[in-house]
Amino acid sequence: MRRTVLLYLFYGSLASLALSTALLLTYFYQNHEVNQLQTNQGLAEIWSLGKKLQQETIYGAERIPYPHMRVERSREIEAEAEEPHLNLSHSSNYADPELYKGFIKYGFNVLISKQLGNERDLPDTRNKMCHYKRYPTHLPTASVIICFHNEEFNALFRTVSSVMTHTPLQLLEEIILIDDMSESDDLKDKLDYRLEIFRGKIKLIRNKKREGLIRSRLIGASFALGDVLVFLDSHCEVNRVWLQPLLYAIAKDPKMVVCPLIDVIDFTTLEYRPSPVVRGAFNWYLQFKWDNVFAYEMDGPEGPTAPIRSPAMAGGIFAVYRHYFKELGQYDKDMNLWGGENVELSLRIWMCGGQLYILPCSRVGHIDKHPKSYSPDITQAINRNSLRLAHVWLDEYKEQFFRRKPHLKEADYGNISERVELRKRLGCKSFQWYLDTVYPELETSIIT
Ligand code: UD2
Ligand code: MN
Repeated sequence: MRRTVLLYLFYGSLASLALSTALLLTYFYQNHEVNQLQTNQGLAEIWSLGKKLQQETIYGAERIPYPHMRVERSREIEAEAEEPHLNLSHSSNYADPELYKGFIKYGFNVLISKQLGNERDLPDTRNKMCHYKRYPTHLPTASVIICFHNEEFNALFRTVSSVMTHTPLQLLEEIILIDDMSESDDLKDKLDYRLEIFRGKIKLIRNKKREGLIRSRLIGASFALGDVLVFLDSHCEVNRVWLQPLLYAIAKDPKMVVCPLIDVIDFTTLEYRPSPVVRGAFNWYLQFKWDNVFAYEMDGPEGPTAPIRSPAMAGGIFAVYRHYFKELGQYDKDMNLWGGENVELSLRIWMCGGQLYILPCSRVGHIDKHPKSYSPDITQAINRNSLRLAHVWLDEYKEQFFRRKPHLKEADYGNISERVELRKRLGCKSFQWYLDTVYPELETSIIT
């Protein structure tokens, strides 16, 4: 048995390696095709309760490309495997050209995604102690906000269906989908049609030009009616009892922002795997990373199910009280495209009187897409967004960022006066306070 597993792992790794190399080569040839985007201006469509409404949009006009590589995530700690994994790798035909095209376009195995279809059973990755936790039936309601740009149809649909399946309907005010100017045909009429089965719970907003994920989420939030905003990426699958822990934590403290533990959906096999208990952090390049959790955090009576204090959030999956999000200044709407908004929001939460925790009893799977290289537009956006956050939030420590990225010292980052004003208005603490109180480990990597 052990030998079979080892052989499986060995051949599995070989196949993944070969696939990754082939993809990388293909990527360099096809990158420009994937990058083709349209930028129309005009109306955004709002689809609600089965009918389409039309509404004017006023959001930006620049061309927004797709991010071509994700910020590095290190998951250095071994996952404590509690449940058998879903093994799907055998069903892939690696010679299929559709598979390659799919990887280039979507960053994961579209053949398996098609096979999985609308929904599947997931392994319950929670620690057994979570099964004994009880939550009040009356909790705040949630608006789930999902923005997408050219997402693979089945992955998007599974995201929505998993929410419908694993959420008590009285807690779900609505699911708000924001189509960030996707070009794929199946994300138009076919999506409208297929979503009819969830009639009454879905709002679909279509941007008439590419806004990027930050402004798209702001658009989504502006339509939300639920007490709590819950953001999800468009290639997630929520697991059992995922929402109640998040809502309960916010009900107890409205200034608490909470994230589920993000399980990994493997981009090659779409296997759903449990993640270890980790916390979110970042480095002086202002890149997000996962970090170890201190053993003492799990020493209490709740053990590995205890909420984990997190210096930063990954960005895609979190819940926040709607009024608190507004009071806190939502997002910096002048941040472009992709990247940096998660670290900015994390600092703002901690420095301005809120708290950020990861709740290990809430599990949401996310496809960590195949890493690609950054396009120049994305690099530019990440630099600009990071500069905005450094200038508003890092105080004298912004020098640490510039020591790592000296070429950005003179780079343009637009007007930040509104965000500086926000920081003053909220009476936020200093970055030194954040280092002393929330994330002292960052200071140890200081360059003098
Ligand atoms: C992570 C976050 C992501 C975001 C990003 C930094 C998780 C699981 N994901 O990267 O939410 O915080 O870091 O910015 O923590 N999208 C648009 N318009 C665009 C680009 C993207 O709607 O112009 C959508 C995209 O379809 C997806 C979501 O935004 O649903 C996040 O994008 P991603 O999945 O490429 O980001 P990811 O997971 O690499
Ligand atoms: Mn994602």
